[in-house]
Amino acid sequence: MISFKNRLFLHLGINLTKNFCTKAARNKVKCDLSSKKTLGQPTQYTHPHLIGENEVTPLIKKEEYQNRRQKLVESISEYALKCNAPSKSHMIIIPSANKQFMSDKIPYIFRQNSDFLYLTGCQEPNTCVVITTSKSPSGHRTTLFTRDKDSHAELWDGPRTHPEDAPDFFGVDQSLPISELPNFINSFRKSSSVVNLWYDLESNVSTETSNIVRDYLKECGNKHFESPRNFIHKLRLYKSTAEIALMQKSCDIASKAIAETMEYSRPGIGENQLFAKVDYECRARGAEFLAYPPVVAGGSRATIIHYINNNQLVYGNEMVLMDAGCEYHGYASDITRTWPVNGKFTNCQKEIYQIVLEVQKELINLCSKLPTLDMLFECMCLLLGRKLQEIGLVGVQPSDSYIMKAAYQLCPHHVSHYLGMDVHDTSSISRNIKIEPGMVITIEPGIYISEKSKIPKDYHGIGVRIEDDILITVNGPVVLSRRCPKEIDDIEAIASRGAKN
Ligand SMILES: [Mn+2]
Repeated sequence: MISFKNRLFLHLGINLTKNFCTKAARNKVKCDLSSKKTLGQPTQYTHPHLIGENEVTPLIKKEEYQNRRQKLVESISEYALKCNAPSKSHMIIIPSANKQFMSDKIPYIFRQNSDFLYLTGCQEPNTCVVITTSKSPSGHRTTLFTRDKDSHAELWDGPRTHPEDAPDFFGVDQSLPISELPNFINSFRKSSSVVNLWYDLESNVSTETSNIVRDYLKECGNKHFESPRNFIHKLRLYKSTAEIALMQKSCDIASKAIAETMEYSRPGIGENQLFAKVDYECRARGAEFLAYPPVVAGGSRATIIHYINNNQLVYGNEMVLMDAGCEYHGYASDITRTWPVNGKFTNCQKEIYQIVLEVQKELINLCSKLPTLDMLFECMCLLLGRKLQEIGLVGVQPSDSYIMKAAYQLCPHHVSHYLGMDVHDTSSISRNIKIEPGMVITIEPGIYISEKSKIPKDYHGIGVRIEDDILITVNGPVVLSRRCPKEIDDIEAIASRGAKN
């Protein structure tokens, strides 16, 4: 059997043992599996190259999912006790994402609701998980609601995981068809005097489930209800060993893809071609898709922070700003690089690039002091401002607040966000808490000088951002996207290769 450590290395592209991918090993994997049925998502039986023993999703085992649910129940119970909640009876309802359609029967690519995926590993749409506890947090029960059997739909769209197969595969206590959800919720209420209901009515993950919850609230007049979102985000904030391996791989893929795109670029190239290149290089390395619509901005379009039209040509001595990342088995990378399309920075470009690079490195080093993300932002403003002052682009006034304000005008976005299953991960977590080991954050300072700026004309249209993904550890920050070149010499060497062809 393939050990967890070896599978971890396999995902990182390191094969430690010679024989663990042999035919014999693969056959053994198959024989050990109790269920050989085809389910609604990859299993060890159908996808032995992706899923290992006891894993529900790549690298993440049944026990890890069970642990996450246990921790969620514990934190919610603890909070309820502190708030003198009327009973120890809790019902936590987390819906999956639903299938979305472009038009008629044409679906968008499905992407699971991250909170639901984090707690179950279930990758199917139109499903739901309900965690109930009536006495102690350890006595909780997880019920996974899966889609009703439908032989016609399964003939068209492929198999679904049926309730009889779900408990064993996902490690949940029971599974019922989704049509049973309203009955289940109501009967739990009847079995227990007061139920604390945990559901996020604000988010629009599933209208169907929200309607069921609204009907339930109307019928029983239950006032004891709150969103579980922040409790789940507090867990998702700290990455496990398996999650870190997945994030490292996601960053490796995007790093290499962006480096390949640098090499591919040359004057006259279309932003759409660079977009296609980075997308291809990510998918070819095993990413499911890009984690967000990438910014591929040539020339002065780099000063438009969320430029995603990506439909212009990049000329002569212009730079390309590319903000792109991928999703690898549910984990996102988020990297930005800026390079001269002809392989040679102009003096002004180099001057600005150098400042952003120095500030970015200083901010990464600062992570070892475990600041808050907001503190990092203030540091960025001060550091950028001082350096811009040195080259005469910011006035000579000495006050810190003046310098920071001037810098903020040239970099009007935050310098960091949490990263994980979502690109802007755990959005309910404040940026005003100290970072801790196990968290992954981005560091992304930039300078954008628009054509309307009062700064000398030579600098107009220059937009530079450098963004890396950083794992916080007890031994200091680890740059997960370290394989993506950012030093001036390296970038010039790589980008000029494409320009010569
Ligand atoms: Mn970012």
